[in-house]
Amino acid sequence: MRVDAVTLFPGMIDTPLSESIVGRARAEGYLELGFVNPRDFTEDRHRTVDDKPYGGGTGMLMMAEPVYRAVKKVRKKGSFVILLTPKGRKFDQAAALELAKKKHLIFICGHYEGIDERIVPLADMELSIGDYVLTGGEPAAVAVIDAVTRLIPGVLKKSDATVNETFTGGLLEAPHYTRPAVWRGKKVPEALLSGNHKLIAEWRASMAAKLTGAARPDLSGARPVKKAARKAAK
Ligand code: 6GU
Repeated sequence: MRVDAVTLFPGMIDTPLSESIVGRARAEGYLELGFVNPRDFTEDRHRTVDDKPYGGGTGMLMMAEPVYRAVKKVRKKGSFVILLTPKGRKFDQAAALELAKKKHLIFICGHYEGIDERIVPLADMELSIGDYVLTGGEPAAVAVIDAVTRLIPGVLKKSDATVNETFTGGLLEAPHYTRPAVWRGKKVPEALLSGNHKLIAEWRASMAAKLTGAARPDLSGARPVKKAARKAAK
C-alpha cells in the first residue's frame, strides 16, 4: 500500500512510524510512506502557510492553496483522500478494515486551528480518532496508519492474529498470560494450562463476553449485563 501524508510536520509521523512492526513493514515494502509539505507549495518570500480567520477569533488557520497544491502533487486516479479532523467520523476497527483495502491513501493533516473550510470537498472522508482535541492531525495520522498497516496481508506473520483479536468480532479479547504459571502468588487460570483446546476456546469466549459486557457494554458484540455486575467485574 502507498500512503502519503500532507503535513507541515512530517517528522511527527515519520519518526513514530519508523519503529517496531510498522517500521519493518516500511523496510520490507508492504507500506510505502511519503510526505508532502504544503510549505513547499507557497510562492511568497516567507513561505506563508497560515493566516488569521475571517470574522475574528483566536489562532491561525492553514490556507487552502498550499494544501490544495500538495494534494494535487500526489493524487492519482484511485487515491482515497482522508481529512483528519475532530469533526470527522469516529475511527474504529471497521474503518481500519475499509481503509486497508485501498491502494493509495492520502492523509491531510490540519494544524493550528485547522484548515480553510473550502478544502473539505477535496476529501473522500473526514476522520477523527476520538472526542478530544489534538494539536494537529499528525498524531491521528500515526494512529490510523498504524492500525491499517497491521491489516495488510503479510505484515503480521501469524495471519490469524488479526482474525481473533479485540474488536474484530465486536468483543474485547480474553486476558492473556505467559510464563511463569505462578507470578508473585498470582496463578494463570486453570483452563489455559489444561492443554485442552476446546476448553481453552470456551474459556476465552466466555471471558470475552463477560469482559465486554462489563467494560464496554456499548460494543456490538456485548451482551447486556446489570449495572451491579459491571461494577463487581471491575
Ligand atoms: Cl483527526 N485532529 C485533531 N486536531 N484533533 C483530533 C483528531 C484529529 N481526532 C481527535 N482529536
